[in-house]
This record gives sequence, structure tokens and C-alpha cells, in this order.
Amino acid sequence: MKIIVISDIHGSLYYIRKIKDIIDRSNVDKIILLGDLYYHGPRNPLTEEYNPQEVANVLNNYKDKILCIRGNCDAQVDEMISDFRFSDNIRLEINKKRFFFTHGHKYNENNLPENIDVIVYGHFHTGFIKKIGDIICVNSGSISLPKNNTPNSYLIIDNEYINLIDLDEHVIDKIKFN
Ligand SMILES: [Mn+2]
Repeated sequence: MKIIVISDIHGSLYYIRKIKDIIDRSNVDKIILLGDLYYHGPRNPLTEEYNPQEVANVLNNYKDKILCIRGNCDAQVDEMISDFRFSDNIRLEINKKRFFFTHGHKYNENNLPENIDVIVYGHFHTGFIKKIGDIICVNSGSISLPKNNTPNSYLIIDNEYINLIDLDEHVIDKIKFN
């Protein structure tokens, strides 16, 4: 099982095309979107080649592989132009570890849900991997609008490792979860 995790696209056609190339080359089984897909949001500038409708068209091609989380910028109209469903949180067991995927505005390293081994979120546009007690906390960063001098980033999760990766496909950090 190989999963790519992408967050905070915020309507950037430029960056969704970059990540599309990576998806098409890397043979992933699932694509998890951590929210804030289309709208740039009132706190952010317009992203590069801002074009929410085209971003939706690109993502809709992958609807059978997508698991999508609702972000705090995702409205009902965003769900209407998407051929996949939005969830508030997704729990998945990967190699016997309990993963919790969420946007990050509600649950994050400061507000951990119960009964998990790994929490994965976005929202803060700052990628990292850290441990809090026994729990692995991972932020994918933002694919199109990174903050705090972090690179544009995404995650690849396989059966053993969580990898934080930049758009040049360099591994920024990784952790063995199993
Ligand atoms: Mn957000």
C-alpha cells in the first residue's frame, strides 16, 4: 500500500499539475487530500495560477483513489464541483497502526483525538514529523503555499515509513511507524 497525502492546494493549478506528475509516476494506491482544496481563503494571497475549477477537474480524474477531508476553507459549493465525498476526519489502519487524518484546525498536536498511534494533518502550511509521547504527529505542509520558510511539501506513506517530501522529490524527513 502506497498513499500520497496532499494538503492545502488552495486553488493552485500550477502546483496541482506538479503533484499530478508525481502521482502519475509514483504508482500510488490512494490519494488523501487533507482539505483546503480550492478557495485561497481570506488570510492567504492568491496561489500560483489560481484556478479552482481547473483544480477540481484535475482532481476529479482521480476520484476512485481519493479520500478527502474537509478543511476550514472548504464550503458546500466546493463539494458540489467535486466527484468525491468530503469527510471531517478519516481513521485508517495501516500495518496495524491507527492513523487519524484530519485538516488540523480542530485536531492537531495540541488537541489529540483518542485511540490513535499517528495523527496526520495540514492547515498550518508547515511540514514536520515529530513524536509526542508515543504518538507520531505529522504535518504534510502545503503543496502550494508553504509558510515559515518551509518548502512546498507532501507525504508518501508506505507500509513502514512516513516520508515528508519536497517537489524535487527530496525526502525532507521520515519516520518508521512500524
Ligand atoms: Mn486550513
